[in-house]
Amino acid sequence: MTIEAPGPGSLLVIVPAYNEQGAVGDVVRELEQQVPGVPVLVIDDCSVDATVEVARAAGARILPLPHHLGLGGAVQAGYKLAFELGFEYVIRVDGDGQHDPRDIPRILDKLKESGAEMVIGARMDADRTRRMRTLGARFFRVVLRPILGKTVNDPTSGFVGVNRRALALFSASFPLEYPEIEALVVLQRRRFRFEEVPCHMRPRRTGRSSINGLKPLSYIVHVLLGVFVNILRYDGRWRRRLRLGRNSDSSAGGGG
Ligand SMILES: Nc1nc2c(ncn2[C@@H]2O[C@H](COP(=O)(O)OP(=O)(O)O)[C@@H](O)[C@H]2O)c(=O)[nH]1
Ligand SMILES: [Mg+2]
Repeated sequence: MTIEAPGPGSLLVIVPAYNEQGAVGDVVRELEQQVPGVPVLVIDDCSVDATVEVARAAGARILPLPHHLGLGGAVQAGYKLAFELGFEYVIRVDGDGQHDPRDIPRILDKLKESGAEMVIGARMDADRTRRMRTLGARFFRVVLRPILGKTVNDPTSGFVGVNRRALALFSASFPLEYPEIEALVVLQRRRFRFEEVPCHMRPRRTGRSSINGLKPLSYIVHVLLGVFVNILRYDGRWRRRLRLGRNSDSSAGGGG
């Protein structure tokens, strides 16, 4: 796989994909049409269908994972590679055709003009078709409000742009399974900022969402646990730092 050395303001589009042979080809071709010249990296998570062949034939570069890592691991692998190659911005686009690449320039502009570490392409209310999903998003909006200190309209969106500061952070630490909401908490704990840009989401082209059946419930429990573990981890670290600070103050005082 070769990707040209990126220049200033460079953007990489990453597409995590797991068994998306029915949609990923059109996704890659549409990206090439709408944001010509922007390299597209499909991260294949050991698909058992023809995802890799279809994506490659459409013109994407492929990062084939040697083991199935799940969505968070695949996105982190993409972030890490982008960071090491020197890209300044990365926008994640799903491999199922739900994200409209015509929204990419607005997400990129917002990253540049706001300086926020993350910009979320947020689903408009009119696009919400699945009830469980809408309820889940509403639930997390309420839970996240006091944690993030501001409302996030679409915390489960995978249409996400990040800058290099976020790439540095996420290359080192990124949630494994359902990463979107936890990633927001990780950002917030570092006092990084996020913004949202309203985007229209389309229905998935083929196949089925990985969050189906009873999975929305396990998603909620799983993500809630992840959110609180992240809070405890960072708050614990701060408390330790404060304690250490106080101890060294008192030992300095004791010596004087
Ligand atoms: N790498 C990787 N990608 C996945 C996995 N599950 C889903 N995806 C990809 O993540 C994106 C979003 O998945 P999707 O099932 O559409 O989730 P939804 O849009 O939140 O319902 C798509 O591009 C999928 O191909 C996985 O286990 N590994
Ligand atoms: Mg989807």
